[in-house]
Amino acid sequence: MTDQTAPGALTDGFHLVIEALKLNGITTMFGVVGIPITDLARLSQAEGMRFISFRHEQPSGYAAAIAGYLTKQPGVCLTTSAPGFLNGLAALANANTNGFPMILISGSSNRAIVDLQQGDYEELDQMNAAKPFAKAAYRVDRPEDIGTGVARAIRTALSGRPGGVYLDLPAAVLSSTVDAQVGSASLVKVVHAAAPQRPTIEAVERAATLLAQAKRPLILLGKGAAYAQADTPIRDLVEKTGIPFLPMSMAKGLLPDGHHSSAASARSLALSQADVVLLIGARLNWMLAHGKPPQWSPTVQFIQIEANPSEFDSNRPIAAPLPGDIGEAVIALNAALAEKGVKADPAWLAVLDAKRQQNVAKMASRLSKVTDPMNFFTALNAIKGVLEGRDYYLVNEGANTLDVTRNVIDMHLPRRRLDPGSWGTMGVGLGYAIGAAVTTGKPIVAIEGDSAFGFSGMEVETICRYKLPVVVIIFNNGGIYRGDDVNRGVGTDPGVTRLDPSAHYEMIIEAFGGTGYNAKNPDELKQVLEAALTAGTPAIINCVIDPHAGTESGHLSKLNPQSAVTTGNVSPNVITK
Ligand code: TZD
Ligand code: MG
Repeated sequence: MTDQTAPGALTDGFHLVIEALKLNGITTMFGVVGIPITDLARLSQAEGMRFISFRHEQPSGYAAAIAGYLTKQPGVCLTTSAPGFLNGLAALANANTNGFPMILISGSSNRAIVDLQQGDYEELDQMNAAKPFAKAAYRVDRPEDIGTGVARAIRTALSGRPGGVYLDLPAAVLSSTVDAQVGSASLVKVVHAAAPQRPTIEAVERAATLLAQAKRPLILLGKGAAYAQADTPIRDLVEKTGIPFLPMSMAKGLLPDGHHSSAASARSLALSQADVVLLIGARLNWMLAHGKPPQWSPTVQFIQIEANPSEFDSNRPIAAPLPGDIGEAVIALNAALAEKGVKADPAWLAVLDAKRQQNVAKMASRLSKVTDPMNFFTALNAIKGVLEGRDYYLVNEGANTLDVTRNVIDMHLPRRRLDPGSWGTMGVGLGYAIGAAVTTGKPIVAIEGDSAFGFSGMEVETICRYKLPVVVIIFNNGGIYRGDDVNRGVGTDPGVTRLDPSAHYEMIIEAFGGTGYNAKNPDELKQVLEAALTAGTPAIINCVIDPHAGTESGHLSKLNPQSAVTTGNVSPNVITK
């Protein structure tokens, strides 16, 4: 590295980017190299950072995003110009939608040629292409602005509602030289990037008064609550008031799933009967039926703790908005509730408990039935037994594979369940597994639908190359949702949701030195999962599931418009097969 203290010494854009990132505590990047950022990746490694080199930019972006979610530091993805950038952009948009702090840094081509569309190598106006998908998009046009560009990206990614930020670095900026002392003086260390914002006393009082009057109060925890790492105040809120809580999928484990105040097993009843609902880091989007009847009571009133004030009233009116930091808001609310002596009414708890007991019994009976071939419940019951009590992160995607795993595998610790989130994005799994393994050093178990796995299956090589403790369990039901679709036309093409049920996914990892296992029944599954976790090395378990198990679109069937042709609900002159 340049001796920056020597008079007249020069530095360049490459060095300034790395120094700016390191100055702000960023120690890892995920990405794929190429013109003009190959040397940026090399230099990051030379300067003590980790560069996790992927096979495709999209999963590398997912890895960065989940690193951001887990650490509250922006996860950084580095891509090459145009096609590499566009591959990364899908992950940036996904991070932004989910509220994960992420920075996509991409090299770009010659501005003068790009702007006149004269056909440069990998020509694209990347900053403007990124804008609609990002919280903000910046471009650095002079090397002496690199420090400011990186600082703006970090602060924007982390402050308020976290999100995805794009930072464009043209090749010319990376390679231009500046006086080392000038360069060094231009770097910015971001002070208190996510400075907590406190709600006002009036806002807290309004919320506490509403909760104090509630007959059937409910707390809804979203992944924003998990991200906030306000675990103790949130636990205090639930335990001191006795108000039942419902976790959204990535908030599972914020309080243990078996907690006596969890209403998860009486979800529909809790939503439809609650009269005052406290939303913590959860939005009233499609996942919560937009807060509207018939799933919700027409007269329910909402309190919402949310970092982004423009979220309020987006679906239902918010009677008591609490804008600001979740930790700060919950602490203030706890004090106000304690003063009012707020306690949940035992009659309401009894109603929920009766339903919960019914549903728990139903689930136990489903799990106790061993099917051959295995259905989702039989396989997950075997997995559940092996995972119980282990210290691991769960990555989970698919349709039925997602829905059933979420309901069967209990989480006991915060931020341990990583899944497709607000967009239901397939293909996040392997990127999330790699990002979580690199960030936490803990074992990762990825329970993947066979379709979901395929979106980024080549990252198995990345997992093996970096020797990450990732065990991928592939629920091979031979299809998207199911493996028994038919071709409704002529010819021998397979039905559109079909995949190969005889595929031996475990053989993929063997090509890269990992261990492959096949499991056709619960005993085999238990045995091989135990062996894979004990080894602590990369493994794939091809878990053979009944192709007839599963429903179209999983539990989202009602969102799936179906043609009269596939449902058979047609007039006689329409040909069906
Ligand atoms: N592409 C992307 C990026 N995201 C999506 N959600 C989809 C396509 C559509 N889709 C789903 O919503 S789930 C799914 C797709 C293709 C895969 C379901 O099949 P699977 O799981 O094998 O992963 P199950 O267990 O067979 O249901
Ligand atoms: Mg499948």
